[in-house]
Amino acid sequence: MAKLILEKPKGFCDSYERKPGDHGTTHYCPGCGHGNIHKLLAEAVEDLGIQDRTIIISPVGCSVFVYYYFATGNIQVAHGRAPAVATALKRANPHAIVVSYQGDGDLAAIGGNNILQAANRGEHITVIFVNNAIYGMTGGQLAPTSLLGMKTATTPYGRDLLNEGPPMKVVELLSSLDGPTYLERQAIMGNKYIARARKALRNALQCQIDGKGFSMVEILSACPSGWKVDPTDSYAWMEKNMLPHFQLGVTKDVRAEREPFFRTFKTLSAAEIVEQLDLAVPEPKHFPSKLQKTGYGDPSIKLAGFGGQGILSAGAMLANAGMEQGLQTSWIPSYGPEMRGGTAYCFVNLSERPIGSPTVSHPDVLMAFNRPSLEKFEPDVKPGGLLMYDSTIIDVKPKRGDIEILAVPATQMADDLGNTRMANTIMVGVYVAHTGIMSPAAIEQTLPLAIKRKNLVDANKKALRAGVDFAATL
Ligand SMILES: Cc1ncc(C[n+]2csc(CCOP(=O)(O)OP(=O)(O)O)c2C)c(N)n1
Ligand code: SF4
Ligand SMILES: [Mg+2]
Repeated sequence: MAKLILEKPKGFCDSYERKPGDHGTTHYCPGCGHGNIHKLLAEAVEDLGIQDRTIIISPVGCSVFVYYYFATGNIQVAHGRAPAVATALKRANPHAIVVSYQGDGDLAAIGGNNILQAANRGEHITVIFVNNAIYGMTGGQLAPTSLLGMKTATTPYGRDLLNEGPPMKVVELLSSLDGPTYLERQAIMGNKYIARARKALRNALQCQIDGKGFSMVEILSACPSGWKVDPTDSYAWMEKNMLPHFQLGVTKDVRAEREPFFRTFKTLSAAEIVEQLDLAVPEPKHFPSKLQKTGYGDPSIKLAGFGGQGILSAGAMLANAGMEQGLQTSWIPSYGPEMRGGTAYCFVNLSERPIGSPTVSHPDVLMAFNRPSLEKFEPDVKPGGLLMYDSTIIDVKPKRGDIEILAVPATQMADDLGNTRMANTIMVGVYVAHTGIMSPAAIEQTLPLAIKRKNLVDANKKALRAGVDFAATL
């Protein structure tokens, strides 16, 4: 008996909360085939009972927002790289049902080699290849599957056999490989065709569920906007232009011949990973620093202030000197805002061990050169850490009671030396001398690397010494 379905398939979210604005509709153009294909996938996910273990990979293309809609695992990847990511996901999670959802630009152009290699390896993934014969998202450029004579943004006189070659037949191409198990092409072009596409999609997913290997369904799909065709005419356009070139049907099906294979997976402990990857490193020698007493022998430092205060240079002074002393170092500047005179900051790590991440969200040491930086980043300093601030410029006092606080009148001291812009070097001098983290001589020696104007190097050496002298008074 016919079943009347009035509800959204469970594979979809009830409401598309991840989508900004209207949570009830998709972002696709009227007549776009992606919506229908999503529906077929959501229904299959529900009916096959795989919702809890399905991961859908959204590509770059109009379906980049697949994750707005599906109540499954989702991941968005770089252009064309879905088969590589799908491979990793499936191998690391053999129980997962991994679906790589890709357009023709994504799969057949920039990702051409990715799909070829994944299919050739016979990865146990399912690919939904949405062939609308055009780059929909970027405004209708030629895709590898665009048709001969087809006018696109990049072939205004039509695709020419001699210039662009014939449209690529992807399922036929992959069928020549030994790796794939199930390959079929269908179309979204009215109920009769949709029913066939529905079946093909389920076969492809079942192939993965059964552990039979690589499956892919190429689905011919309408892009009325890219084709500049009225949505109501798009099925007729497909029938006339696409079907003669892209024959529908199964191009390869060796499911019956393939033995089921389910990869086993061993979870390694942290110690086993270190051993297997040969990551073991000697215990760090601690710096002879005051910070060491608080347990921060390998400081992560955040320097923050206005653009123009030499924040990035101060960070570079520490990083250059750290390298000179044979330490592992990292320095990451924030380029954008300081150009506009906004807040500038940079992160520096100094360590005797390899540095895992160069970013610093909770610094051991904060050097705040203006009030907004102090107010914004003071709460982030690790308990027991160090906060240094320019007390000439900052007219409020830090509030934390669980960190060491140094008020340094750096700008006043720099003014006294005749150049207000040397407050950064003074602060660095105070820091290295106060903590003993590294020798001020190392900073002095490497100053020419951080100070771009050579005529200012000597003046900055004086500023460094002023900072060192100030530290001695603390
Ligand atoms: C590395 C990179 N190159 C190029 C682009 C620009 N770009 C975005 S989508 C797209 C093509 C999408 O076409 P298709 O895969 O056919 O998807 P459709 O929009 O047609 O569904 C391109 C070239 C990009 N985002 N990233
Ligand atoms: S541009 Fe084409 S593929 Fe993209 S949403 Fe619109 S109709 Fe769909
Ligand atoms: Mg496309």
